[in-house]
Amino acid sequence: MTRLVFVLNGPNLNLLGKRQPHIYGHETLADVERDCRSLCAELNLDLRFHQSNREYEIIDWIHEARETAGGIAINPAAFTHTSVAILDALNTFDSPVIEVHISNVHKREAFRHHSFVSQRADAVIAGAGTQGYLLAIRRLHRLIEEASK
Ligand code: DHK
Repeated sequence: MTRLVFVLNGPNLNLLGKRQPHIYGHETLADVERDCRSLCAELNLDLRFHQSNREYEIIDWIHEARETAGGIAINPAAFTHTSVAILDALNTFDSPVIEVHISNVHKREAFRHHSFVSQRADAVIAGAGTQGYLLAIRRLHRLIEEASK
């Protein structure tokens, strides 16, 4: 199985570090990408790391992952709670999907408690801060190793 993983980020996550730091912390998305890159290097995984405020771009990256990737970690941000289109795209992807939320969405407003993406995700990590991305990569690594045995 391919050792390429995609880490995909939805709307407003470009403002990580500046946006509501009491909820999302002080690390920027560039900090998160740097940490993901260094963990992937350690685990001998290749990484594509993307963020968009546009739903269709996230869908296009999932389609690209169908052809190339062994797993996807995705923080769909607000699209988590609204996007049947992202769920449908993930349902076309056959390898593992890990859903990541920086905050514990279940401690927050009721509208954040429902996730379309959870209908497809193999695991969900919420409330671990930006460390959630690293936990997701470690899980994808484990699943990729198991699948290649
Ligand atoms: C990020 C967002 O932007 C919100 O819309 C989600 C998620 C939660 C997060 O915790 O990473 O509700």
